[in-house]
Amino acid sequence: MERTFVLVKPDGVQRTLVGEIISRLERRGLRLVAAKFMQVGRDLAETHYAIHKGKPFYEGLIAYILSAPVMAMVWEGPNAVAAVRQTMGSTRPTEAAPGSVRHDFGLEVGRNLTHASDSIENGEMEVALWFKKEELVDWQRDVDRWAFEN
Ligand code: IDP
Ligand code: MG
Repeated sequence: MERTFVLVKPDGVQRTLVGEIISRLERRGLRLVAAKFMQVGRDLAETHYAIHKGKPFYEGLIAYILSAPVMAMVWEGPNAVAAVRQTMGSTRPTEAAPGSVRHDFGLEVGRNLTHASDSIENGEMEVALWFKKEELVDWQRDVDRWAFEN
């Protein structure tokens, strides 16, 4: 089953949108695999955003991620990576589709509320970076056969 890593960033937590965002992913049909409310440390933030090191917004991005607790999660389901990216919306809230989290709750790219893995491969890497194997819960829901074709 395809898995993806999702973060409710500090602005989402401070704005009390954790429940709203979880609710949207649940209603989409995705299945929760793991969740951890935590204060991120600098090493984890720098590893997670290593691809952006050197970009003009990098230092601000690290400060943003360290600025308050986050809700780190793993979600799974068919097409989980694409489905979650779509539910979150484009990186810039003013370009995000109406109905997406970033459109509905955001204004600026530097306060865009969430992170979601952008490929299956990065999803696997990010899940392994943020969670231990034993924190990932393997389970079934009665509703799975109504949300998943196979
Ligand atoms: P993504 O989160 O939609 O995958 P990325 O391009 O991977 O977007 O950028 C990672 C994060 O860095 C964004 O979600 C946003 O928080 C921040 N970011 C990206 N571009 C800018 C920018 O131009 N100014 C400020 N922050 C930015
Ligand atoms: Mg990205």
